[in-house]
Amino acid sequence: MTSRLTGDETALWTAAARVLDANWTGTATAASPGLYPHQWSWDSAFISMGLARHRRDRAEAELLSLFRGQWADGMLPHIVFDTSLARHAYFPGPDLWRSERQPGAPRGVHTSGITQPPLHALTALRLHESAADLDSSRAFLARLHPMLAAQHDYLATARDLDSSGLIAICHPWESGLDNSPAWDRPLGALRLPPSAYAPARRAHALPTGEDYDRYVWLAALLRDAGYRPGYLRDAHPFAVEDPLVNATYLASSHALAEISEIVGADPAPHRERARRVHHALLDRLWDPEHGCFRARDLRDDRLLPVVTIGAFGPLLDPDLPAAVVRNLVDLLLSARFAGAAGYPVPTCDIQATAFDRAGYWRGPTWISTNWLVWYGALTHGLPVVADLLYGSTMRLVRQSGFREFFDPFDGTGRGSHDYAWSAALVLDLLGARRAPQAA
Ligand code: 2M8
Repeated sequence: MTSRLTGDETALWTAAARVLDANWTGTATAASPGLYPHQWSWDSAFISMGLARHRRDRAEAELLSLFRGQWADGMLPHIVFDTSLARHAYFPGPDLWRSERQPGAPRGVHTSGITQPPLHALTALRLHESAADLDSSRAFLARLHPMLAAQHDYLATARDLDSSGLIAICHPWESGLDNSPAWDRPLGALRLPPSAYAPARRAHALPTGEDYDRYVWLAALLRDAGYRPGYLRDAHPFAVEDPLVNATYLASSHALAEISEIVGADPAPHRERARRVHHALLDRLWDPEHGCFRARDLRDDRLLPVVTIGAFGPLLDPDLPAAVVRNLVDLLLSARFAGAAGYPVPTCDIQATAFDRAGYWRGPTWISTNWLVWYGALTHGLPVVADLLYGSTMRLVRQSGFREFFDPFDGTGRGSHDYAWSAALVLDLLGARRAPQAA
């Protein structure tokens, strides 16, 4: 920390660092000590960025610890379970996924069998850009590079279900935006056998027990099919191309190309993947009539109707045409998103009937999605939009602390306390302000 932070920012910095210290388990960071006591994949990517501003050694350890869970085919699981905790510390635990019965899963560690937005190469490059010791940072990148390359190879081969270049999610949890209204239509089309799959769920927020039945049923289908790519492509009932997931894949592919150059590997395959995602985002997920991106359901080949925060994901694409960027900024600042929220950015179109100001990923503001839009705004040289996101995020944590999510109208904190990515991303934002070249 330096004197360039104001007194108030210094206090925020100290409080955020305290949350990360408290959630550190010795090898990784619990997403939230009470509610999510294990290591989550995209949480870890965000957390590592914050740790890089506070404890560089832990930032690297965090990523390496996550990749302990990587499967032989390159799949990076969305949860690496902390085996020192009771099996029922979180539902669904290792018993649902049964990774130990999968020949490709690592031994001695329990994981889930699905993945999450692939932000990790972007994180690794960000760590490098803010590193003080470049030799040591290059050595870290050289160690991580094969794991990142395997993760991206898995996505390109097992998840490009229609050979368009876009990757598909096969479970709402893979989006990170679990109960987003975007998934209501494909989830509603599922024909579940009549039985309850999930126990009653935590009281503080949606999803409800019925949503959980669908989530658990989809996970059981994947498990029973051995998580096979052929099953995902041909038979699994939930397969969606999401703009936010694909935008993180695109941004990470560019980052992986840069990392490849740094470590003396071939950047070309990653550049080529980023190029294909760029074109396919515009060809398949851009809705010219409404001037926004939407997710596409691969099971009926239609765009999904609800516009969510995912619409802004493609701002992470540095080559997005200027006219498309303008459309997205107009939508972002309109009364459907930031324009009508005191504490933007809501995660769902405020004017959609499915919008719910307290409903988890159905409307509340989250620090992670704010960070992604902030980063996208910087990517396109939009400092006023970036400042709006920065200011809104600081206002939220000043008023309500490092909560899991927030009411977009009055900033009330909701969900768990001491939520690790909320603290980590505030550290990253403050760190970037302090050293703008590392933004
Ligand atoms: C939430 O997801 C988990 C399932 O993966 C859950 O609802 O129990 C989401 O907010 C997700 O984005 C996040 O990674 C995870 C842990 O923070 O919690």
